[in-house]
Amino acid sequence: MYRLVCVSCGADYAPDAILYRCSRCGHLLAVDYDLDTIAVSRADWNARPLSLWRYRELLPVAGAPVTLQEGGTPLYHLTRIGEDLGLPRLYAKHEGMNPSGSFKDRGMTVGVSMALQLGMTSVACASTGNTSASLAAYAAKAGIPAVVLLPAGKVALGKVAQALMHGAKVIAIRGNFDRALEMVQDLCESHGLYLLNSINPYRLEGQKTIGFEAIDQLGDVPDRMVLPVGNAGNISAVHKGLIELLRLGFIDRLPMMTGIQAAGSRPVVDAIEQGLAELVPARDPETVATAIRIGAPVNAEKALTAIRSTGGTAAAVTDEEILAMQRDLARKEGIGVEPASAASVAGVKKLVEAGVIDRDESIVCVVTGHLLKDPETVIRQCEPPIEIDADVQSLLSALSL
Ligand code: AN7
Repeated sequence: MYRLVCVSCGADYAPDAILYRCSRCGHLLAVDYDLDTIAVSRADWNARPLSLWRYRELLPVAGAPVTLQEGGTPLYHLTRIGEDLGLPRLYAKHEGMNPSGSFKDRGMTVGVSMALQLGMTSVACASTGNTSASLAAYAAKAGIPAVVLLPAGKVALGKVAQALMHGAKVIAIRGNFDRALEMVQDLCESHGLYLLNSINPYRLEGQKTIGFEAIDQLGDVPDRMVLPVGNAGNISAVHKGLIELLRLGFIDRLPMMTGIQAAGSRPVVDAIEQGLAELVPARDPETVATAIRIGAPVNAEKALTAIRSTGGTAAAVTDEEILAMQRDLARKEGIGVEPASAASVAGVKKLVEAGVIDRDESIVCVVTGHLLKDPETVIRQCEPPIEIDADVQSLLSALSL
């Protein structure tokens, strides 16, 4: 049993309403469960395989979902980076290990399932890349058409490849993500496509399970959860889910929710640092981490609450810091992530060095997307392969042996 509730004025709507904002005040909506009717225990959950669908009582999907077997991603102990930083309890939840290579699959299995449940026959999104790749894959699985709007020239190669290969109608606009999002909202309203950006409250329901899994894997509530922030949906989703666990009595405290942005695209960090009630959009966001090149995060309202109410914080990291941590994760831990994902761990480094993070904290960083999403940024940082003649002598001299 659930309803859609406005996070600002509290107006509520039936779950079958096709709504992305409160029709009374225009603020964001959230799925609100009648937790008294949820008859499940942690033991019930623990008896099921680790997967997003372990938590189905706290998801809005009624029938068989459109699934590609998402969730159940690894939680890695970052031993070497942890040692460098003096953080013995530093972990990374590798969301790049989802079917399409990013956490967006958690949102899309629920979002596309809800599209069918609500009788919608086509889906759409704007995207910095991963959302489009994921939506394309889940729409393919569901057998319905998808339209995706991308900022032309600003989406990593692997993501465009996925969206195209899975058969979405891919439109590149000569403008940035924020403009693409405005355009797709107009399109969905005027032509009845189902909007699956993170303004869609059902999509965030899937994403909240990152926090559930992290707690189950760690066996405890981490002191801090650190997420890269673009449109600010994921940090909001994880926070919302954890509040539900708290209300159900499954956990007894919340982690400090901590958001990391790129220095060239940091409206949430500015709002936190300056104590602003409302966010001031960044006009021309720019960063090597194109996934989070977003100036007007649509979920800012929820994210600011998540950060402030848990005693968390926000920080910005430079492109150099992001890329250095991408290399460290790859070379010291064997974990391949795209630049936006490395931002979360780079942010931890910055915050521990600034004395904001205590060294005895247990910290789960969400690393959101796979290294192969953005091969061009990887290749640019690495020496090219050493090409040699096909003989052993050349091989030995190339290896200085
Ligand atoms: C790897 O695909 O916004 O703060 O359109 O791909 O929930 O937006 C991607 C976002 C972090 C930020 N890491 O998450 C899109 C898109 C990766 C991402 C984020 C994104 P939100």
